[in-house]
Amino acid sequence: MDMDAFFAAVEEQRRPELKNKPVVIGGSGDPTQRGVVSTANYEARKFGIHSAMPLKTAYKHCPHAVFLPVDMEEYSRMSGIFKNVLRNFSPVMEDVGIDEAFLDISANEKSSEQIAREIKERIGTVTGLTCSIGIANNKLLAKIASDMQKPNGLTIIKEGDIESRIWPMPVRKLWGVGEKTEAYLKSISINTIGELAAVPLETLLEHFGRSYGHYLYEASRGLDDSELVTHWEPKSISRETTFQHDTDHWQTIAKNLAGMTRETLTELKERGYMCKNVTVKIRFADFKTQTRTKTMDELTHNLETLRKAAFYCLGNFELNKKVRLVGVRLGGLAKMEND
Ligand code: TTP
Ligand code: MG
Repeated sequence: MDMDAFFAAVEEQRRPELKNKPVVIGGSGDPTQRGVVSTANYEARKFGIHSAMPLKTAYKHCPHAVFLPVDMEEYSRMSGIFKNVLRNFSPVMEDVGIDEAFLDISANEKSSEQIAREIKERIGTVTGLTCSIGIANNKLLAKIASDMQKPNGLTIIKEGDIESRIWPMPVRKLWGVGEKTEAYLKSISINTIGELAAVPLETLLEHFGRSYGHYLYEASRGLDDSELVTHWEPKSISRETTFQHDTDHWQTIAKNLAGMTRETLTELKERGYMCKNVTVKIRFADFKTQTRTKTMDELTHNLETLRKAAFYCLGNFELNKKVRLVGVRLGGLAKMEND
């Protein structure tokens, strides 16, 4: 499952006046400033605008587009919401990125197509957003399928479809085939996945080495036995708050920081970890963002120690501008010993 024009769709959803207009999300939202396009809605894509393009170039392509800043907090919040929807359909989920996940629904009795329809409907109800779903018997093909009928697509790839639907695609559509591999394959007249599938294994091993050579051989046949990665060790535990109104009121900032420190600690303990360092992040009204870190002498999960560390960090900021956001992160996590 992959959300459609995700950042732009979230913005359109909360600002109905953007409907049917080209919308570009990137940087601070000012196309005269440096920065790149994070994403553009489908309307703006008609003008040739795409992710990673400099904002200035995007502006040249379509000066009348609406340019908006990246509001990562809101997109992460939405991401959490639709991922909860997915988990309700199956607990076996691989969280791939902010707008993308694999779901293993093989244990579910309903047909895959029926489940996909229900997921789309449920995500639509709780977020107001559309997504595209690909169904196949492995991750490689499901990912390709999810991209085949965007936006709001639902595509099923069966074993018998590989020759007719996958082989005509450019090699670049295969996960793991980047610019370099594509350029090399082109130089030996291989452009499509089908042409790649016709290359003898020995040739691939010779050119790409054992591991990648085997991968290309299998992938070009639609074969992939990789498992869903369902569990990540957390690298850090964090919370952040964006104030309703930018503030320079120390007590407000301090109170939020104390509250979030308590929350992160609760999560830390629930997950059975201790931490080695605390980082406080401040984003000022002008979006300039700074962090301060305090490393403790030893691993801890003591509230007083963490609170002191967080306030030590806070004291190291020069709070001479209004503050937009404050965040706290517990890092250097280690599993607690069972005694
Ligand atoms: P994508 O799923 O690649 O793109 P998308 O959801 O905007 O559009 P599509 O309908 O084609 O799936 O990426 C998800 C989000 O990640 C996207 O909305 C913005 C962000 N992103 C970046 O910030 N920079 C990038 O270069 C890309 C590709 C995405
Ligand atoms: Mg997407």
